Amino acid sequence: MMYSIKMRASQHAEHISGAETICRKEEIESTLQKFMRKGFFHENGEPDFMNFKVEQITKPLITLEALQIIGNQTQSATLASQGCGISVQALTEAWKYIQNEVNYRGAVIIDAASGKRLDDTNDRGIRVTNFMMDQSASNGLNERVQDALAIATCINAYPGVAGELCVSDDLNYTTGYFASQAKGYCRLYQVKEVGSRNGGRVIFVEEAIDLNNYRRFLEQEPKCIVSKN
Ligand code: WAQ
Ligand code: MG
Repeated sequence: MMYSIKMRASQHAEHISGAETICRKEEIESTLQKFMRKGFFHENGEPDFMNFKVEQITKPLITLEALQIIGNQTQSATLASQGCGISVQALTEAWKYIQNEVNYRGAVIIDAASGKRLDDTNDRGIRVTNFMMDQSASNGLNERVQDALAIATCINAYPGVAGELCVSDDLNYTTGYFASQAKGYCRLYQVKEVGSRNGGRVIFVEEAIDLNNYRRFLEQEPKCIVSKN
């Protein structure tokens, strides 16, 4: 039996931190403890509200192959997104969502051509949940990169997704990424100033995508990320 574990923490109703994974029954306690520490001792502030959720997984896990990590020092979002069908206008809009004052809990979905926002979740965003990383894919990666790679793999595994831009909203973490099925997980170094909470995730999709099904896939379908090697 496997269980989905989720945590979110906020202060004055502002999002501070969240975490999610799938684990075995005997790992629930240590996972909850790890998530408690992550949320409670966070550089973005001390939470006055924390929510933990433990749910048994009843459906079989879908296997997804982890995107390849590309660590090119001179990479930019503009370069990494070339050839993915994302317009200059859409990329400009994406940066606005990342740099605005809203601390989203999840990802914003925009049209890869027009840059128009397509999801209806306002200041919340859509959160990828019910995923886990197999040992084969997590090897040698720290927790943050494991987590980001797993989320990017889920987000880009669906037909009609052109790519994703991510910048951490953690005050002092300045590495982000642009990910796409075609080009992999391209790290973006020094993508923001130290001491800024301007971060977020933006998903670029083709107009024809079935948003309701995509959302169900991201939020509900149990997903296991493995490595091809
Ligand atoms: N699903 C969708 N969006 C999410 C999720 C999720 N499970 N978790 C976080 N977000 C959104 C949310 O708006 C956050 O504000 C934003 O992403 C950033 O989350 O060195 O640490 O957890 O290769 O702060 C990427 C680079 C680090 C790692 C990303 O993001 C590396 C990071 P954070
Ligand atoms: Mg964060």
